[in-house]
Amino acid sequence: MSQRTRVAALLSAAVLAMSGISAITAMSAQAAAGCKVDYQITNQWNPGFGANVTVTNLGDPVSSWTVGWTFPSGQKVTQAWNADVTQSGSAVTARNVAWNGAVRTGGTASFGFNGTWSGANAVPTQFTLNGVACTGSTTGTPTPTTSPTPSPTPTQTTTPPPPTGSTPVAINGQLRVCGVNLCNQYGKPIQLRGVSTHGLQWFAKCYNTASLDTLANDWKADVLRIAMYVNEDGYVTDPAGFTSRVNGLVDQAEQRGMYAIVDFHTLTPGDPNVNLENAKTFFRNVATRNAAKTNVIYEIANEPNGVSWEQIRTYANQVIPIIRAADPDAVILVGTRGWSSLGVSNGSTSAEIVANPLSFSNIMYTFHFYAASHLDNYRNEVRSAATRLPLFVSEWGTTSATGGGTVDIQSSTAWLDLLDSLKISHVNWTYSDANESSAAFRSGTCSGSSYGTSQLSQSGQFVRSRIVTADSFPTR
Ligand code: IDC
Repeated sequence: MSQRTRVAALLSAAVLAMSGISAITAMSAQAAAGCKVDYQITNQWNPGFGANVTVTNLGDPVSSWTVGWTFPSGQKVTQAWNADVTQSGSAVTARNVAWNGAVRTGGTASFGFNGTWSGANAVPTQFTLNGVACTGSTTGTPTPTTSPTPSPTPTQTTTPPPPTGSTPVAINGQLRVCGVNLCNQYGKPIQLRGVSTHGLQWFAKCYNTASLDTLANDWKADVLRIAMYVNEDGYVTDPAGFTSRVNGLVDQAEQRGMYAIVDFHTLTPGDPNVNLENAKTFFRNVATRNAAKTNVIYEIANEPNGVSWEQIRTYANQVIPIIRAADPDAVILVGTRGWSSLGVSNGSTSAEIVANPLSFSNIMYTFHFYAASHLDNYRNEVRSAATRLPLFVSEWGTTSATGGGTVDIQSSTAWLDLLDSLKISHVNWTYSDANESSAAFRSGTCSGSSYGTSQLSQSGQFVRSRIVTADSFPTR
């Protein structure tokens, strides 16, 4: 069953449970007469691994689930998705998240995690579902004993059919986070390369049929980030109008087979909690309207600054459930401390996130850089954080952090080489004709009708050259 179908099945079970008293009484968190487990190692590195667990409910329907197991000594969960996982000694407990608790008889609960290991190579034993031992068969692959380079293997029991189109969305379908990677509908790690709009309040005229056709067909971009400023004369001045502009661009991206990042572009003030209610309203509307699409990625806060990771968590813990309730399977991007620098620009590091990650599945943490301002110490932070956290570069510029100044080709090249080698997606600021060196087009371009290469700025030429090359989107 594909992730999408599985979610649909779980959701319909939940709807059934809500639709009648007899269904409600049939559902209980306690009843579970048995289960069987499929445990697959999907990814290996030194000294870690990724695993997917699928538990089939052989008992009565349940409305929530807790899966327990015992690890061989030396194994430890570091991060999980589609379940909240805790560990005490060798005893591990995985609980459903808000949207995947209901499992019918014969239905499955699936989740995944990353772990570390030291020597022990056995499949975990003594699985339980809601406290009842899984006496059905346990299948799976053992934890690695060697230290190979990451080499993901298929994890889905039913593979989606081969793609029928050739656009990024036609090939990759609904994306999901797997381990530290962004994976496509075939469970394969992929990298998206694309661009960001400038502020919609200032540069709306740059996003039209000609410019978006150029982006999809000539640049061969995979993703368009829709930067909807919250303040700075943005959303707060006209919530309905900006929501509708964002939706329009989601459709434009979809029609061209590109992913769309819905960016709630907080900048000033730096504390996203100031706009919590606006964020909830905006995302409730956008996620509800676009729930059936496979091309939408949500970015809940552009660049928190002057706030602690704990304050960002507080915000994320309130906004993510709103999106999940409307669009359960979409990938969500979370801004990090210090203008999405993983904390570095506010004197911290990614260690605070690793130590205290969000407990949601299917999320990635954002990292932003400006090549002339952010050099080796930032690259080193990304290199080390990338082994632990799913990262997405949802904004980067070739220039200084002001968006202007010298275009630093050398540092930009070092950055993109690093991101390409790590399969980290990247999105350039900006696909616009703003009168600043980070803009891809010469000033005045958007007043005309041609977005051809002769209109490109120095930055635009470089960025296009790094996006236009063939994608690697594995389907088998
Ligand atoms: C900049 C624009 C500039 C605009 C300014 C508004 O390039 O034209 O006047 O915002 O405050 C970011 C932000 C992004 C910034 C960009 C460049 O996400 O909004 O855009 N930048 O300064 N973070 C780091 C750099």
